Amino acid sequence: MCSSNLVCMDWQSSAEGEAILQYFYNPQTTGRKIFGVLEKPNVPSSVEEVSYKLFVAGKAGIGKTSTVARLAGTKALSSYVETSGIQKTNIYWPVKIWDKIILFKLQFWDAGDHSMKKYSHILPACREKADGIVFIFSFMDTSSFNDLPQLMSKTIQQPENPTSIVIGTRYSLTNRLEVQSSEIKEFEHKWRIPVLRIDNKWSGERSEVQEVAPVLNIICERLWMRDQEYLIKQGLVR
Ligand SMILES: Nc1nc2c(ncn2[C@@H]2O[C@H](COP(=O)(O)OP(=O)(O)OP(=O)(O)O)[C@@H](O)[C@H]2O)c(=O)[nH]1
Ligand SMILES: [Mg+2]
Repeated sequence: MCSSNLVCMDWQSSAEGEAILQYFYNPQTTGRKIFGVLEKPNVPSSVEEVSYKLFVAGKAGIGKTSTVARLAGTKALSSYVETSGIQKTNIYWPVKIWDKIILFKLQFWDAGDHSMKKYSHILPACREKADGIVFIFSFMDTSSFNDLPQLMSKTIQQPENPTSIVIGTRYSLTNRLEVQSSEIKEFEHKWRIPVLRIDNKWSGERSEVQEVAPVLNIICERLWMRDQEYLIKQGLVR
């Protein structure tokens, strides 16, 4: 079931995964629960928790806020509202790595692009100690895809060496996309970064969890791998 991946990709739809996911729903609404700063899912205490900071980068109106809302299981506004300043969202996600269930706390830092250009303190605050950077482009906007390498080199800072995650919004199996799959393959090969696909149109069904599970699992896997590489470099694990 777990194929060659480090993170078990189908685990959330297994009986054990479904049972753990119950802690993530709001019984009143049957949708996913939003966790405030002092809250967390009531999972068994034996489940280890790890925490990461992720900075969401991409041009104005490309779908950064909608993507975070979709991953959190909340309903984003369908009309465009520019994000003012920095919006932080905690997403808890349970993952199975080998034989262990790990609770990932993903802290997304999403800043409106116009605010970022206007106030110089926003970019350094978002980048500081970020474990990962989520680059957003749109499948319906070629320039947003072509600009990715420039955005990546401008945003990624050493020595923190955050892991890079790329997500394309407005993905659809039925509509004609502006960014072709051959271009995606070439990008993935050149940069060795998987390109994740998302459609932020709200399904509103309980199945939304299974729809976003592959994206969240890959984000967690990349963060976990970055930690492992760091530990190996420090000689802490072999
Ligand atoms: N159809 C469709 N619309 C989307 C998708 N993602 C985002 N949108 C729409 O695109 C518009 C802009 O999305 P936002 O998420 O607010 O954009 P943003 O990147 O946060 O923009 P700033 O905060 O200004 O930097 C909204 O009207 C969304 O509903 C998608 O996957 N499919
Ligand atoms: Mg926004």
